[in-house]
Amino acid sequence: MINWHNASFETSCGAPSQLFASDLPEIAFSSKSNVGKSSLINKLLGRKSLAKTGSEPGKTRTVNFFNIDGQLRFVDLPGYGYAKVSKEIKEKWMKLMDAFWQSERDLRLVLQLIDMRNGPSADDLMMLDFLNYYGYTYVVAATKADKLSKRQRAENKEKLQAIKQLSGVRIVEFSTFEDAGKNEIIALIEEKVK
Ligand SMILES: Nc1nc2c(ncn2[C@@H]2O[C@H](COP(=O)(O)OP(=O)(O)OP(=O)(O)O)[C@@H](O)[C@H]2O)c(=O)[nH]1
Ligand SMILES: [Mg+2]
Repeated sequence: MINWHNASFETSCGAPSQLFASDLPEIAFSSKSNVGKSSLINKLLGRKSLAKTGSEPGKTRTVNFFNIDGQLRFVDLPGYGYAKVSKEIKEKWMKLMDAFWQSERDLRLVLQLIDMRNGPSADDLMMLDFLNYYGYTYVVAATKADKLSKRQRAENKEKLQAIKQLSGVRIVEFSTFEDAGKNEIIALIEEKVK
């Protein structure tokens, strides 16, 4: 049994050399900037601001590790596709992300977030191609579901599921204001970490 209340921030890595070997099962959170990775982590852990969130894209700028009950780690990644930073900073983030994905890790599941209102961006499609190509186990959390009507939710979920890259991939509707998606994701993680 995982005690989900026993979670703490462990460390931030801002450069590839700071990434340490993964000695616990990991769950990584990936998406474009501002789609809700840090908010999803807080929601899963029942915490207000363990992971720092922001109304502006580009809030998370380092790879942040959270230890959960000594049994697994959540990895909060910086968002991609954020235009408003300098070329140097973008390159620095790219190198950091490459180093993360290339390092040998006990990565059990990737939570790939997509804004449910807009569907996948070109960057999202590239990310999905990457996950598929390298055979990562991932599920999609379709976030900000609260901003859509029930009907739009059903329609947008169907559209997402119809995308070639997402054929057969599990899509979970998620909102920080609801518990349904949270419980589904917790169950998926428990299954993978077991
Ligand atoms: N309405 C609504 N807003 C959300 C939801 N999830 C996140 N947000 C808001 O979206 C904004 C971005 O959330 P973050 O969790 O910081 O997003 P992020 O993906 O970590 O962003 P970066 O760190 O920049 O990559 C914040 O203003 C959140 O409050 C949701 O489910 N519903
Ligand atoms: Mg963040």
